[in-house]
Amino acid sequence: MLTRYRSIETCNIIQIKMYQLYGDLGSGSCAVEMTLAELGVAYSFRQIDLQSNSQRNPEYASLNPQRKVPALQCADGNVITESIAIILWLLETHSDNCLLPIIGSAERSQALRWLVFLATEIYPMVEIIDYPERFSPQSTDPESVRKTVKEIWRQRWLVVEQHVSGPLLLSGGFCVTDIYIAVLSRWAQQGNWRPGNIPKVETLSQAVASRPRCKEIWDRNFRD
Ligand SMILES: N[C@@H](CCC(=O)N[C@@H](CS)C(=O)NCC(=O)O)C(=O)O
Repeated sequence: MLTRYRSIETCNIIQIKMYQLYGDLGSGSCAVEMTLAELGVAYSFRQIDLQSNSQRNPEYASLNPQRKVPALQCADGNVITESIAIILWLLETHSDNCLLPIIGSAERSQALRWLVFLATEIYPMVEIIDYPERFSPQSTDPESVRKTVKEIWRQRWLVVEQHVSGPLLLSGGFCVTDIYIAVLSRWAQQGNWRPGNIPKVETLSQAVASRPRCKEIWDRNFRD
């Protein structure tokens, strides 16, 4: 099964380009950082402190008008936003698909399926959970918005859980979707809920966290 993947050692790793990654600890930039690390690609990290709303500073907003992290600036000045676009672009630029099953395989379709599910059905919910007032401008009760969305968040994680082969998403081995699942699963203060409800996601996350190229980044970003 593993022969369907190209190992990282056989990939054509290019280290000459330098990227600037804009992000914050514990945010989606962590998934990009771990992808860069797995690919062996050099980058520098520029912190945009979300606690103090630095993402809204005009200087950063000129890079990402959506005023969110992550953003990746390439050596030629090109700026890429949207975590999935950044990750897929890095893979096709640097790895010759090392971190995804081969093109056309059923396993690749599943890797892409869950990557996009996470990006479109789960990631956007964290904005509502973190900033419920944005979504209830006339409401006096943003907390009820947060509560409702947290419940939907949990239901969607249960769907992911059902599709994790264990110990990783795919039975064929590690892929970039594992990184994405691990990072997003840390959000929304679900630490008490996760072990009893999404144990496969927990095991997967620990597998990602302990990968030699990811460990230092994970430990810097997350406490659990
Ligand atoms: N669709 C974007 C979502 C990015 C996003 O929501 N980032 C969060 C941090 S994980 C953020 O910057 N939040 C700050 C805000 O919404 O003001 C992506 O995938 O990159």
